[in-house]
Amino acid sequence: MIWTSTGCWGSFWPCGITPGNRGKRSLETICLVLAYKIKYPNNFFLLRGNHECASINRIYGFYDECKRRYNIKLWKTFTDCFNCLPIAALVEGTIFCTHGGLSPDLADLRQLREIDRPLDVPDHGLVCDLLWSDPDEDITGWGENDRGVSYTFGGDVVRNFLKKHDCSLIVRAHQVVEDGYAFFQKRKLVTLFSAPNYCGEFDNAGGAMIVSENLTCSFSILPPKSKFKGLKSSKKNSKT
Ligand SMILES: [Mn+2]
Repeated sequence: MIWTSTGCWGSFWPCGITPGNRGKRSLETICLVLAYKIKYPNNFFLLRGNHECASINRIYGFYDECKRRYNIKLWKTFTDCFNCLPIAALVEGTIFCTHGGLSPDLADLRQLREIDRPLDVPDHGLVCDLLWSDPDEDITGWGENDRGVSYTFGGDVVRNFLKKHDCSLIVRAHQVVEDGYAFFQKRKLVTLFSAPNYCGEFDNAGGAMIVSENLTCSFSILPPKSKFKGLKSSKKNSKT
Protein backbone atom coordinates (compact mmCIF):
# COMPACT_ATOMS: atom_id res chain seq x y z
CA MET A 1 0.00 0.00 0.00
CA ILE A 2 1.15 3.48 -0.81
CA TRP A 3 -0.35 6.26 1.21
CA THR A 4 0.18 9.89 0.43
CA SER A 5 -1.00 12.72 2.61
CA THR A 6 -4.15 14.55 1.61
CA GLY A 7 -3.16 17.40 3.85
CA CYS A 8 -5.72 16.08 6.26
CA TRP A 9 -4.24 13.17 8.09
CA GLY A 10 -7.53 11.68 9.15
CA SER A 11 -7.90 10.78 5.53
CA PHE A 12 -6.27 7.41 5.81
CA TRP A 13 -8.64 4.97 4.21
CA PRO A 14 -10.11 2.48 5.16
CA CYS A 15 -9.81 3.28 8.85
CA GLY A 16 -12.22 6.19 8.72
CA ILE A 17 -10.59 8.34 11.35
CA THR A 18 -11.75 11.93 11.65
CA PRO A 19 -9.76 14.70 9.98
CA GLY A 20 -6.28 15.48 11.16
CA ASN A 21 -4.07 18.39 10.20
CA ARG A 22 -7.17 20.51 9.81
CA GLY A 23 -9.09 18.63 12.49
CA LYS A 24 -8.69 17.18 15.95
CA ARG A 25 -6.93 13.84 15.64
CA SER A 26 -3.78 14.42 13.65
CA LEU A 27 -1.60 12.71 16.24
CA GLU A 28 -3.60 9.48 16.28
CA THR A 29 -3.68 9.43 12.48
CA ILE A 30 -0.01 10.03 11.88
CA CYS A 31 0.91 7.56 14.64
CA LEU A 32 -1.35 4.96 13.02
CA VAL A 33 0.27 5.24 9.61
CA LEU A 34 3.75 5.27 11.14
CA ALA A 35 2.82 2.16 13.12
CA TYR A 36 1.73 0.48 9.87
CA LYS A 37 5.10 1.40 8.41
CA ILE A 38 6.85 -0.23 11.36
CA LYS A 39 4.66 -3.33 11.20
CA TYR A 40 4.79 -3.73 7.41
CA PRO A 41 8.05 -2.02 6.39
CA ASN A 42 8.21 -3.71 3.00
CA ASN A 43 4.52 -3.45 2.09
CA PHE A 44 3.48 -0.03 3.29
CA PHE A 45 4.91 3.18 1.87
CA LEU A 46 4.31 6.69 3.04
CA LEU A 47 4.92 9.56 0.65
CA ARG A 48 5.42 13.11 1.75
CA GLY A 49 2.71 15.68 0.99
CA ASN A 50 2.88 19.45 1.11
CA HIS A 51 1.47 19.42 4.65
CA GLU A 52 4.37 17.28 5.92
CA CYS A 53 6.30 20.49 6.15
CA ALA A 54 6.87 22.63 9.26
CA SER A 55 5.84 25.94 7.69
CA ILE A 56 2.49 24.46 6.55
CA ASN A 57 1.44 22.31 9.51
CA ARG A 58 2.57 25.12 11.82
CA ILE A 59 -0.44 27.03 10.46
CA TYR A 60 -3.06 24.38 9.69
CA GLY A 61 -3.52 22.81 13.09
CA PHE A 62 -0.87 20.16 13.72
CA TYR A 63 1.43 22.46 15.67
CA ASP A 64 -1.48 23.61 17.82
CA GLU A 65 -2.57 20.04 18.46
CA CYS A 66 0.96 18.97 19.51
CA LYS A 67 1.29 22.02 21.76
CA ARG A 68 -2.17 21.61 23.31
CA ARG A 69 -1.96 17.86 23.95
CA TYR A 70 1.79 17.38 24.50
CA ASN A 71 4.48 19.96 23.78
CA ILE A 72 6.30 21.84 21.02
CA LYS A 73 9.21 19.43 21.21
CA LEU A 74 6.93 16.69 19.92
CA TRP A 75 6.00 18.82 16.90
CA LYS A 76 9.71 19.36 16.23
CA THR A 77 10.29 15.62 16.41
CA PHE A 78 7.55 15.06 13.81
CA THR A 79 9.11 17.76 11.65
CA ASP A 80 12.37 15.79 11.73
CA CYS A 81 10.44 12.67 10.74
CA PHE A 82 8.55 14.39 7.88
CA ASN A 83 11.83 15.76 6.55
CA CYS A 84 12.88 12.16 5.95
CA LEU A 85 9.78 10.96 4.07
CA PRO A 86 10.21 9.96 0.42
CA ILE A 87 8.89 12.28 -2.29
CA ALA A 88 7.74 9.85 -4.98
CA ALA A 89 7.34 6.16 -5.74
CA LEU A 90 7.29 4.00 -8.84
CA VAL A 91 5.14 0.84 -8.76
CA GLU A 92 6.47 -1.97 -10.95
CA GLY A 93 8.33 0.59 -13.02
CA THR A 94 5.10 1.90 -14.51
CA ILE A 95 2.85 3.73 -11.99
CA PHE A 96 4.37 7.00 -10.88
CA CYS A 97 3.06 8.23 -7.51
CA THR A 98 3.58 11.58 -5.86
CA HIS A 99 1.48 13.98 -3.81
CA GLY A 100 1.16 16.99 -6.12
CA GLY A 101 2.31 16.34 -9.65
CA LEU A 102 5.05 16.77 -12.21
CA SER A 103 7.92 19.22 -12.37
CA PRO A 104 9.62 20.93 -15.31
CA ASP A 105 12.88 20.08 -13.52
CA LEU A 106 12.23 16.33 -13.63
CA ALA A 107 14.18 15.11 -16.63
CA ASP A 108 15.30 11.72 -15.38
CA LEU A 109 13.71 9.54 -12.69
CA ARG A 110 17.17 8.90 -11.28
CA GLN A 111 17.05 12.48 -9.97
CA LEU A 112 14.53 11.23 -7.41
CA ARG A 113 17.07 8.87 -5.91
CA GLU A 114 19.55 11.70 -5.60
CA ILE A 115 17.35 13.87 -3.38
CA ASP A 116 19.25 14.09 -0.11
CA ARG A 117 17.14 13.60 2.98
CA PRO A 118 16.37 14.94 5.51
CA LEU A 119 15.27 18.10 3.75
CA ASP A 120 12.79 20.90 4.27
CA VAL A 121 10.40 21.48 1.35
CA PRO A 122 11.95 24.25 -0.75
CA ASP A 123 9.97 27.20 -2.19
CA HIS A 124 10.65 26.17 -5.77
CA GLY A 125 12.30 23.47 -7.82
CA LEU A 126 11.87 19.72 -8.20
CA VAL A 127 10.80 18.74 -4.68
CA CYS A 128 8.49 21.74 -4.34
CA ASP A 129 6.75 20.90 -7.63
CA LEU A 130 6.28 17.21 -6.84
CA LEU A 131 4.47 18.22 -3.65
CA TRP A 132 2.58 21.26 -4.93
CA SER A 133 1.79 21.18 -8.67
CA ASP A 134 -1.65 20.48 -10.17
CA PRO A 135 -2.85 19.15 -13.54
CA ASP A 136 -5.03 21.44 -15.68
CA GLU A 137 -7.08 20.08 -18.59
CA ASP A 138 -7.37 23.53 -20.11
CA ILE A 139 -3.73 24.32 -20.71
CA THR A 140 -0.81 23.16 -22.80
CA GLY A 141 2.61 23.02 -21.20
CA TRP A 142 3.20 24.65 -17.84
CA GLY A 143 1.00 27.34 -16.32
CA GLU A 144 0.86 29.60 -13.33
CA ASN A 145 -0.60 27.92 -10.24
CA ASP A 146 -3.09 30.06 -8.34
CA ARG A 147 -1.85 28.53 -5.08
CA GLY A 148 1.04 30.92 -5.54
CA VAL A 149 3.44 27.96 -5.44
CA SER A 150 4.76 25.76 -8.24
CA TYR A 151 2.94 25.24 -11.56
CA THR A 152 0.00 23.68 -13.31
CA PHE A 153 0.63 21.26 -16.16
CA GLY A 154 -1.36 20.26 -19.22
CA GLY A 155 -2.19 16.93 -20.82
CA ASP A 156 0.76 17.19 -23.19
CA VAL A 157 3.10 17.31 -20.19
CA VAL A 158 1.47 14.17 -18.77
CA ARG A 159 1.62 12.26 -22.06
CA ASN A 160 5.22 13.29 -22.73
CA PHE A 161 6.24 12.25 -19.22
CA LEU A 162 4.62 8.81 -19.51
CA LYS A 163 6.14 8.19 -22.92
CA LYS A 164 9.61 9.38 -21.98
CA HIS A 165 9.77 7.35 -18.77
CA ASP A 166 7.88 4.33 -20.10
CA CYS A 167 5.13 4.68 -17.50
CA SER A 168 1.40 4.02 -17.82
CA LEU A 169 -0.17 6.15 -15.09
CA ILE A 170 0.47 9.04 -12.71
CA VAL A 171 -1.24 8.82 -9.32
CA ARG A 172 -1.46 11.92 -7.17
CA ALA A 173 -3.61 13.51 -4.44
CA HIS A 174 -3.61 17.19 -3.43
CA GLN A 175 -7.12 18.14 -4.60
CA VAL A 176 -10.53 17.15 -3.25
CA VAL A 177 -12.47 15.29 -5.92
CA GLU A 178 -16.18 14.53 -5.68
CA ASP A 179 -16.06 10.77 -6.23
CA GLY A 180 -12.83 10.10 -4.32
CA TYR A 181 -10.95 9.65 -7.60
CA ALA A 182 -10.92 11.56 -10.85
CA PHE A 183 -9.15 10.75 -14.12
CA PHE A 184 -7.35 13.29 -16.25
CA GLN A 185 -6.38 12.94 -19.89
CA LYS A 186 -8.18 9.66 -20.60
CA ARG A 187 -6.78 7.74 -17.63
CA LYS A 188 -3.22 8.94 -17.98
CA LEU A 189 -3.38 10.55 -14.53
CA VAL A 190 -5.65 9.96 -11.56
CA THR A 191 -6.28 12.19 -8.57
CA LEU A 192 -7.02 10.10 -5.49
CA PHE A 193 -8.55 11.67 -2.44
CA SER A 194 -9.21 9.29 0.41
CA ALA A 195 -10.93 11.48 3.02
CA PRO A 196 -14.74 11.46 2.65
CA ASN A 197 -16.44 14.69 3.75
CA TYR A 198 -13.09 16.45 3.76
CA CYS A 199 -12.71 18.48 6.97
CA GLY A 200 -16.42 17.98 7.63
CA GLU A 201 -16.97 20.75 5.09
CA PHE A 202 -17.30 18.94 1.76
CA ASP A 203 -19.69 16.38 0.31
CA ASN A 204 -16.96 14.33 -1.39
CA ALA A 205 -16.54 10.56 -1.32
CA GLY A 206 -13.20 9.02 -0.36
CA GLY A 207 -11.30 6.81 -2.79
CA ALA A 208 -8.53 4.23 -2.66
CA MET A 209 -6.95 2.59 -5.68
CA ILE A 210 -6.23 -1.13 -5.75
CA VAL A 211 -3.59 -2.43 -8.12
CA SER A 212 -3.86 -6.14 -8.89
CA GLU A 213 -0.86 -8.38 -9.55
CA ASN A 214 -1.31 -7.93 -13.29
CA LEU A 215 -1.45 -4.16 -12.68
CA THR A 216 -5.17 -3.73 -13.34
CA CYS A 217 -6.37 -0.75 -11.33
CA SER A 218 -9.72 -0.62 -9.55
CA PHE A 219 -11.20 1.77 -7.03
CA SER A 220 -12.74 1.34 -3.63
CA ILE A 221 -15.06 4.16 -2.66
CA LEU A 222 -16.04 5.29 0.80
CA PRO A 223 -19.25 7.28 0.30
CA PRO A 224 -19.76 10.58 2.11
CA LYS A 225 -21.86 10.38 5.24
CA SER A 226 -24.53 12.65 3.88
CA LYS A 227 -25.09 15.25 1.27
CA PHE A 228 -26.97 17.62 3.52
CA LYS A 229 -27.11 21.33 2.89
CA GLY A 230 -24.31 23.43 4.21
CA LEU A 231 -21.50 21.24 2.90
CA LYS A 232 -19.40 22.69 0.14
CA SER A 233 -19.75 21.00 -3.19
CA SER A 234 -16.56 19.23 -4.20
CA LYS A 235 -17.58 19.33 -7.88
CA LYS A 236 -14.98 21.97 -8.39
CA ASN A 237 -11.58 20.76 -7.22
CA SER A 238 -10.47 22.19 -3.93
CA LYS A 239 -6.90 22.43 -2.80
CA THR A 240 -5.24 20.41 -0.05
MN1 LIG B 1 -1.76 18.69 -0.71
